[in-house]
Amino acid sequence: MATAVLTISSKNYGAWALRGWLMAKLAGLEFSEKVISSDDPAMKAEMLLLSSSMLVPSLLHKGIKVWDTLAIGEYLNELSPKAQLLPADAKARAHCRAISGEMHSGFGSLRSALPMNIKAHFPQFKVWSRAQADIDRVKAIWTECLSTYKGPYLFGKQPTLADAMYAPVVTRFLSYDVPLDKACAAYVKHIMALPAMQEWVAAAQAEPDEIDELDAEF
Ligand SMILES: N[C@@H](CCC(=O)N[C@@H](CS)C(=O)NCC(=O)O)C(=O)O
Repeated sequence: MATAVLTISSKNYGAWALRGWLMAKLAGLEFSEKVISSDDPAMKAEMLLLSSSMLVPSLLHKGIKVWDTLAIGEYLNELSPKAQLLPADAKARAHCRAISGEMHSGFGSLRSALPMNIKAHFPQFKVWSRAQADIDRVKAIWTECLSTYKGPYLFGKQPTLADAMYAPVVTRFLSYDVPLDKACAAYVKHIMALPAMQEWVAAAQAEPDEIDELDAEF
C-alpha cells in the first residue's frame, strides 16, 4: 500500500493539483490520491487535516505534511534525488528554480483569462493584452530553455520540476488555441505525450461535467 497521500481537486480544472501530481509521478513516488471538492462543507474540516493552507495539492508522506506546490517539489527532490526533479548542474538548477518560481508567483492574467479546462476547446479565443504579455513571457522562457538545454524538455533529456510547473500552461495553450512556433509546439507535444500526462488527461476527460469550475486561484 502507498505510504503517501496526495490531496488534489478536479483533474479538469485543478492546475495546481496537476503540478503537484505530476511532480510526484516524475519522482516515482507511490501514492494514493485523495480527491476533495471545495464545494462540500464537510470536506473543509477534513481538508484542514490534510493541508494547513486549505489549498491543494498537499502531500502527506510518513507523517510529514507538505503543502504548497513548490515545497512539494523540493521535498520530492530530496526524497528521490535520482529522479533529478532539479537538474544536476548548479547553473541549470538555479535557472530551473527561477522559472519555477516565476510560474508559482506570477502569470496572474494568464491564469484568470485562460483558466485550465482540459475538456474544453475554444478555437480562435480572443486573448486580452495583459494575458498576451504573460503568454509571450512563457514562450520566451520555453524558447530560451529549449535552445540552451536542447530539449525535448525544458532542461534537456528528462522532465524536471519546471516542466511540471508549466504543464497546466501546456494544456491551456491547447484549450485556447494559442499560436506557437515550431519549437514551442514540439515542446507541448512532448509534455502531452508523457504517460503521466496522458493518465491525468484521461481522468480529466472522464470527470463528471457537473463539477463546478474552481473559483479560487487556478
Ligand atoms: N500557491 C499554492 C496555490 C494552490 C491553489 O491555489 N490551489 C487551489 C486549487 S488548484 C485551491 O486549493 N483552491 C481552494 C479550493 O479549491 O478549495 C500552491 O502552490 O500550491
